Amino acid sequence: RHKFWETQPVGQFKDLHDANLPEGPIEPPTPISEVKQEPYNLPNLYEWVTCDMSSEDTCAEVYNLLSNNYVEDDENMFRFNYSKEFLRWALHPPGYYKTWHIGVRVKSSKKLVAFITGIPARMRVRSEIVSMAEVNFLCVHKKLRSKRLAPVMIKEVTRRVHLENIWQAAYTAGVVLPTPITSCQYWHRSLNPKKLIDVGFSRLGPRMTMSRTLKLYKLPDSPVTPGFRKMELRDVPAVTRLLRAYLLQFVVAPDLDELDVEHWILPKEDVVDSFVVESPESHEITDFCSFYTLPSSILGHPTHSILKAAYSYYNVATKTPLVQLMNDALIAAKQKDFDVFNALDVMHNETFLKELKYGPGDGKLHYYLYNYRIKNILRPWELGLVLL
Ligand code: NHW
Ligand code: EN5
Repeated sequence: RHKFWETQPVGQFKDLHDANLPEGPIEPPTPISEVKQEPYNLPNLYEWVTCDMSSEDTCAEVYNLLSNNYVEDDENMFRFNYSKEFLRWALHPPGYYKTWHIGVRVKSSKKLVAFITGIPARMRVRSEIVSMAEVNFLCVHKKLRSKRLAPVMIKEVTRRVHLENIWQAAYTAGVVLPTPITSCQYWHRSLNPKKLIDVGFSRLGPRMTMSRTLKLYKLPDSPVTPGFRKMELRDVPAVTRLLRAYLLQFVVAPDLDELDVEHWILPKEDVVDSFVVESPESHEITDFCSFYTLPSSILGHPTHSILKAAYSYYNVATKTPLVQLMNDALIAAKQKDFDVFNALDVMHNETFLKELKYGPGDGKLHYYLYNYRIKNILRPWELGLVLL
């Protein structure tokens, strides 16, 4: 069934019922000197390249590969369209390795035809802090599919991660592989219902007219929580404290320091938005919310070509009710002209999704760890991790 994944140190379906298997690394690390020193073999027409994402040209090539060949929904109506700025941000966190940004080119023409990336991250699994790679942006050109290129790319990124003495990884996928640590549901909150219906992203509900639908999803013009404002550099220490304390309650969550928060949470135009609530009395930061910008191309529509989507990221409420905070996030996203606000049922998101009129999507997102066994599959709300 899974000729490649059966050979890898990941939880296997046949072991799911086995309560005796211990939690933790599946294989021990080997001395770095024993890690294969040369890249894996590619079919003869192709060559490995390290992609320098700070080069405008390389970044544009990666952008073009992904915008034409990356993830689509099950009916091929929409395709993720990560921006160049987003890709640069996603791949340049503190301590990143350029050698983990891996491309495959056609030798003769130098055309970029495949891509995979890793970035370093500290992850907490129960009480253990584990150094990991987060693997993302695996993409093979549509014309080169089903030739078993993906397993070679995964082995090559694994090799380059091993060379940095890192032996575990975290990744997500819309497909079921051996074996998810948890499986999450996408939820969607319409901000621009007319356009969403026009492009086939959503439908008019039964016994609903367009005018009733517009009224249903209407939002105030500006956030309602006193002290709600855009996050600034000076908020990094307070946001880090709030986030670290919040993430402790989840079974799997990233271990973020101030440098990570400055990179991952501080607002970056058209990439990530974040807001804090500063108490008007004490000037304390009591809450924050964030979302990232990931548009999708609308495939084959006569008038609309881009769906502007916000994705819920990390949110922490200690004083403001979470429902009110996340309603302000919707209002802020609407002000910025997003068409839809998406969220997974991770962390405490279940507590606001229905109340704020999100509906379940047709997509699932499965979370995986490489070379780390978890004893029982987690429930989505036990997970404190959002990957881009
Ligand atoms: S998930 C998004 C993945 N990308 C896309 O869906 C884009 C559109 N699709 C494609 O480009 C986020 C191709 O269909 C891809 C597969 C490239 C997906 N993850 O080459 P073959 C991520 O980027 C297995 C893992 O013939 P293809 C996360 C499949 O099960 N494995 O297929 C990435 C089969 O193996 P099996 C996947 O369609 C995490 C084999 O690939 C997969 O031409 C990567 C078939 O290969 C997926 N999304 O290309 C793992 N999709 O055993 C990182 C298919 O079943 C692991 N497959 O026979 C950690 C590494 C680091 C460790 C460090 C210690
Ligand atoms: C790695 N970082 O399927 C990610 N999206 O529901 C890789 N559906 O947008 C893995 N099919 O339900 C990504 N509208 C896996 C996800 C791949 C993309 C995907 C789904 C998530 C999606 C939309 C459009 C469906 C179009 C036809 C959807 C319904 C919205 C409706 C709004 C009103 C209230 C009810 C729901």
